[in-house]
Amino acid sequence: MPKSTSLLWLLALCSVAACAPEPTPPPNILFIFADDHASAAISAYGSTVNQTPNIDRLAREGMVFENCLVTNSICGPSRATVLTGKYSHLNGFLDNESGVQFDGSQQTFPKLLQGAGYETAVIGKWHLGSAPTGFDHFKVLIGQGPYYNPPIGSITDTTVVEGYTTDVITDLTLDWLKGRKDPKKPFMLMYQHKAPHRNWQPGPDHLDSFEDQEFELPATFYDDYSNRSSAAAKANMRIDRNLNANDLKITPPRNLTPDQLARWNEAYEPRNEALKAAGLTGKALDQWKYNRYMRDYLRAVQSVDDNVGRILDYLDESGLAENTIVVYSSDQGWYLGEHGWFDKRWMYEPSLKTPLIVRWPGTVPESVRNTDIVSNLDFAPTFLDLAGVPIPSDMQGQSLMASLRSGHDPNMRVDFYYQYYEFPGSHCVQRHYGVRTDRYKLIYFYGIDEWELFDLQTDPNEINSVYGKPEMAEIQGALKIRLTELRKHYQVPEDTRPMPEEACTSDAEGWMGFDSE
Ligand code: SGN
Ligand code: CA
Repeated sequence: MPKSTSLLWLLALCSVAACAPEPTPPPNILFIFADDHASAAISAYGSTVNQTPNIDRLAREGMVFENCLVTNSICGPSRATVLTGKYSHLNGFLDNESGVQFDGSQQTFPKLLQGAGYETAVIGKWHLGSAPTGFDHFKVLIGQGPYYNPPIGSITDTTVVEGYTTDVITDLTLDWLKGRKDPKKPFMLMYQHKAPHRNWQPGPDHLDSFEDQEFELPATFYDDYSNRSSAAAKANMRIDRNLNANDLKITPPRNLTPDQLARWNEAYEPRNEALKAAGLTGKALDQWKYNRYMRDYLRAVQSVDDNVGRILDYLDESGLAENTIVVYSSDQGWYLGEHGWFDKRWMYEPSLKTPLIVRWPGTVPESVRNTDIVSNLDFAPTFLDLAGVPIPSDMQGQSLMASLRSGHDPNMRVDFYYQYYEFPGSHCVQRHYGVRTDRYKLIYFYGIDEWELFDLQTDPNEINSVYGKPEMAEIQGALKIRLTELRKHYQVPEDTRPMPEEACTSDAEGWMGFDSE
């Protein structure tokens, strides 16, 4: 057809309005959430212990946040903050252990997106007690959920699904993506893993991974916790003392099918026989425990990475990748033996920081490292903002849109408020709150009235508190004022709940289930 004719044909076919460029549809949101995934176990964050090629792909094609800090470094509270954009004292979910359930009648970002026309779903770990609200579809683990053959709760029932939980959650996620009710609607999907949470059970594909790799004890493994408050020395989360026979895979998981158990025993029985025969003690035994811990933890991580790859491949094949913002994060950070620890909870860097990687083709530039002080408090306002939904004024986070577009937002916060509440409780970590700037961190353990101050530039491992040193007086004073201001700004009440002095539960000593001498 000659050009002029084709133009006339086009004009004849459509009115001016119908030919106006289509408005860009709101982006889909895929929120990938791991549980207890340390940045130090992601190669895009410079891991020296493993490779995560699929998560790295998101980093290469998007932005890596190096300072994403959580409001309260523990599972349920982090999830409640993500959903509400509010600190724990306002969303009502202070800790995992006091039996409080998340109040699902409150405002959450999934509800607001649902109201704005998004199809919403959550699949995988939920761990907030009450049933999910604000979702068109949910399939969630019950409580923490097991690593194999998990019972999965939906609106109608609970069904046991055979398989390795990380794979099962991904299968259910792919099923949902492929069978969406109304593919014309944008979607917001929370795809949330249990892994690599304690007790780090590997999946069938990775039972032998890392077996030949040796892991050196971190520099602070034998931390004696001097030069700090009395809190760190009292915690029960040491790799050399507090891991039990299940953690160390001396005993197999209890709920495996005969086939799964056979494969498990094939991997672990010879290793455990060799351990018994070796009769290790002292540092050699500590090294053995550390290596078993690291290998199992990283095996659980590798399955997460493999499954992220399955999801990213599907986004590519289906054409969804282009208009889907993909976020990778974890409910908090984690210790890979720093200070001798596993677990989280502390305001110290490895548990305060959580991974955050965002890919959004055409909006977020590729391969950018972002050092803004951002937080899981910001996720809800960001998701609303990118969907064009107004951010309610009672949300306490900031939209990351400006930071995402350019790699730095000049209006981003310059200091951050943190508070942890779960004492007494697992691992015996005192309640504390504090403020962190790009260089300093002031922590107040308010149950024991003790302070810590760290200069992250000269003491990145946080082993020498300089609280009370005359040369720090000015900085310390300014940080205290700032802490008071932040508590006021975020409307933080005094924590008046009872706090028995020595009531914390002690985690396992005498770990082996057999005599190692
Ligand atoms: C369980 C774990 C603890 C862990 C908490 C909280 N013990 O109680 O080690 O700190 O969960 O984790 S276990 O022996 O049951 O694994 S959280 O991710 O849910 O906050
Ligand atoms: Ca967690």
